[in-house]
Amino acid sequence: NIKGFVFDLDGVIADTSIYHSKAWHQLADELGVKWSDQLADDLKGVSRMDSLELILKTGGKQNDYTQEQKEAYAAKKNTNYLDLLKGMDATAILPGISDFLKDLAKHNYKLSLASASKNSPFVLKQLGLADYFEKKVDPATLKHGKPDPEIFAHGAEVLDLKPEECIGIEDAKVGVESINGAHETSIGIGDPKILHEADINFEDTSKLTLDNIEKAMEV
Ligand code: B16
Ligand code: MG
Repeated sequence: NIKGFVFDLDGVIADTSIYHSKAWHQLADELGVKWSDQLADDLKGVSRMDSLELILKTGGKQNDYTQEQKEAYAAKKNTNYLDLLKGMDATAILPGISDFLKDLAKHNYKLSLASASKNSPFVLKQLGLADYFEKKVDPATLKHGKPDPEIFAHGAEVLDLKPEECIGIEDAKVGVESINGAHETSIGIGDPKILHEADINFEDTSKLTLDNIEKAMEV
């Protein structure tokens, strides 16, 4: 019996994953690390410092910088990212998400946010969706990032629900793994080849409706 939904932010609620990618791509160019679609996918849902480490590792440069230099690069990426977000408003909400959230609220489902992003309060405010997500996991409190189940487990806890009573929604492979590890029902948004571990898959957010979820859960 599903009572709550635990949402990822970037790539599920809003189109911000393209801006994360753009900002990392810029930094990878500066560091002389070859950018690829694979790398872009692998970075989805991964925390800021872990993302930088993954980029450096991809270029075989993981030992070339001090912790201080790494923090400066991560801060630079974030400044670029926030620049790209300037002027972002409700038009950045992905198709169908506004109606889906309204429908969930109408049916008294509890909602929480399980985003790895430290910018999520700012992003939700810009989108005008902060009121839906009073309950959220603070990524600064986490010991482990996605794919560890911790973030989605907390997403159920902040709602006072059991994991089995929650559906988690993700666009990242590591995010789907986190939901599954937390023993919630997983919905993957995006390429089913990449998100094949999800219990339910929708190619994009416009398919994300209570009707479609109910249909998918009956089979
Ligand atoms: P920040 P999500 C994740 O958010 C993004 O997918 C990922 O690209 C980003 O590096 C991470 O948040 C950290 O974000 O640098 O803003 O703290 O998909 O978990 O909502
Ligand atoms: Mg995401």
